[in-house]
Amino acid sequence: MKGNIVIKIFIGSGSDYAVVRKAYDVEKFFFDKPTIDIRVASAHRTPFRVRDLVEEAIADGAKVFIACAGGAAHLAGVIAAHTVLPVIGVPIRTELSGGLDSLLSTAQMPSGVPVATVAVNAIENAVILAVQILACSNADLSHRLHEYKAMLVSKVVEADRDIRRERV
Ligand code: RP5
Repeated sequence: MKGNIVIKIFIGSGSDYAVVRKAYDVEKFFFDKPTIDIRVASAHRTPFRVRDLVEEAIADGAKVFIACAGGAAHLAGVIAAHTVLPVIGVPIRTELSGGLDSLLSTAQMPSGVPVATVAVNAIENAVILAVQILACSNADLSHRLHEYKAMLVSKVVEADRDIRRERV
């Protein structure tokens, strides 16, 4: 896939896909064409594949990376080591600690090599943050973000109305 793919997502294992596939739902809200591509590449099992796919993605026009991994979650950090594009990290929940291990190993980057880390399993927020980055230079996306926020407001107002209705 080339051309429209500006958000490149990497997952450390096929086992992460069940969580990360929700990225496509967010994609539909903001984009009319496929804009997100998900690839499997492990920082530990396939380090050279990670580097090669990052270079390929940049050459194909990617603007933001999202990296999702669990446990010793070094994928986002390794990607950040290979690019000056923004990298968003999604720590994947683990049995050991609910994902605290993933959260710390994604977020605790050395000075000079940041990874913008979202909450455990928060792929939706990662995509929204990527859209916010892209919207800095895209008025249409900025407009859609305002629509998205308005939808969040409607949902809260609706929920408030529903629970108050139930009381009477
Ligand atoms: C990480 O280890 C992956 O991102 C995944 O979250 C976790 C477990 O991977 P598998 O053992 O299921 O392949 O590298």
